[in-house]
Amino acid sequence: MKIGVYNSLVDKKRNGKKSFAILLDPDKVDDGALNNVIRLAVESKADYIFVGGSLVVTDHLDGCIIAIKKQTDIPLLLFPGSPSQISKYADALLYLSLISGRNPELLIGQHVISAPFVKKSGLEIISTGYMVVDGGAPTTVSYISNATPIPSDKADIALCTAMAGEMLGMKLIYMDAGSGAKKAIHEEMIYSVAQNIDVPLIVGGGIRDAEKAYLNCKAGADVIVVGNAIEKDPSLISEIAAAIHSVPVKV
Ligand code: 1GP
Repeated sequence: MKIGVYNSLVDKKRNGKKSFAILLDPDKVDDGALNNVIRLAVESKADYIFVGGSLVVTDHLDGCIIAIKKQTDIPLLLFPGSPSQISKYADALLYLSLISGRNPELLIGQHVISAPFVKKSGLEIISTGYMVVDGGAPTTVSYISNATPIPSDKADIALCTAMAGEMLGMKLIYMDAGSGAKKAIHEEMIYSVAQNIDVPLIVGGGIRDAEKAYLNCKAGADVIVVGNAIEKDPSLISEIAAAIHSVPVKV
């Protein structure tokens, strides 16, 4: 099994370096927009590209990934909303289990059905404890997952969920307020989780500016994911990347 992308995440965490992941939804980017985002991602030294979404309704996934890979070798991770969103052209797969919910299909059911197909893909598989946190209004992920998000002011639930995920063997924890969330996850919750786990912590959902990205990193996020805000204004890429990369390295 390949381990290159995961090793890079662990190395960066060990060295206190924060990372920026740009989320691209294959349904929402045309070729022109994609080329522009990738150019800006390369210029601003974005660390990762995530591709996927809770509801991908077109069949652009392979084409979108091939187009990205032609332009950059920034590691590309699949962030799938369903087992159908698998592409062998990616570098790795965030193999998500929705540990904040109690929907057995998203905890293990869909994984069982798709396991042979996922294994055959040859992708680096990164088991990821996926935690949806209330972002102030229903998001696509909260609706589609048919699972109650963690209340935004219940840091103790979030930290116990993340600890359980890590002890069950998840190699990453991803806290997500959902794409386009009204409210991003509060730093207090990020801090509580980060203090209690050793695996890298990804945070996303509703992050719209460089300041929020910086504060989330200071609170303990290792990777910040931004999708919606960049779709609306790709010029944010360079500011957000600069803010994340300016977080002082802890010694
Ligand atoms: C959503 O964490 C991602 O799953 C990113 O959210 O699109 O709101 O940036 P945004």
